[in-house]
Amino acid sequence: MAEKIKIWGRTTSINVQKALIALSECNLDYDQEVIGRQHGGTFEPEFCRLNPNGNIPALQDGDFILWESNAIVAYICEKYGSAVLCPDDVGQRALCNQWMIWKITSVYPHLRPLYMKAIRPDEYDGGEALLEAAPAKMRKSLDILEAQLAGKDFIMGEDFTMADIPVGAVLKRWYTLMGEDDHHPNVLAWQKRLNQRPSFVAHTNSALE
Ligand SMILES: N[C@@H](CCC(=O)N[C@@H](CS)C(=O)NCC(=O)O)C(=O)O
Repeated sequence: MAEKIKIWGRTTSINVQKALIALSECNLDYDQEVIGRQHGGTFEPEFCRLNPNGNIPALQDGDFILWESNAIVAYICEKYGSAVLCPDDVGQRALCNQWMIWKITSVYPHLRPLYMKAIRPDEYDGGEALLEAAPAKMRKSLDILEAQLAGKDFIMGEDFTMADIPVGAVLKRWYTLMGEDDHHPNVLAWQKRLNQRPSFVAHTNSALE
């Protein structure tokens, strides 16, 4: 029997959550080694041989090792998901990747200062200017997503795809932190749709830490 996929990382990490959502969307059984923060383990030599960055998540699928959460999401969805979750069409797949990268470049950097200041104030090292600018920058990114979601159930159209995983997980955190508002009704409706999916219910509801 083939070995189960293994994921390293605590479920409270947003980047681990993304990998776990992808595994759930593909109905895959997996083992999870809970490491990171209070659990330790990320700088153990055994783990650093898998991920020299010493951060989570990391994935092992047989002899294959992968780190960087969005690469892990894409790998799981492409290898084990449907042609809808990871579109067969090269252009559609590239658009999924565009939104997944956009989460890293244009959403998370603005959410992070707000998150750190609210949840881990002792660790916040970004300065006041970054913090003050963050809500407006987040709202600008939300405007872009609002326009994309007009007339659509999910980012790519009527179907849930891998593009919804990173963006959905990060915005779940935004709404948990900031509360719901009515500035971006399409985004909020989409977020509520995601929050009903078993994969999001299972992996995005842990307390913020
Ligand atoms: N770009 C990396 C970032 C990974 C990262 O920063 N992970 C955080 C958790 S979200 C981490 O390892 N933190 C240290 C810890 O939990 O001990 C990815 O997307 O996988």
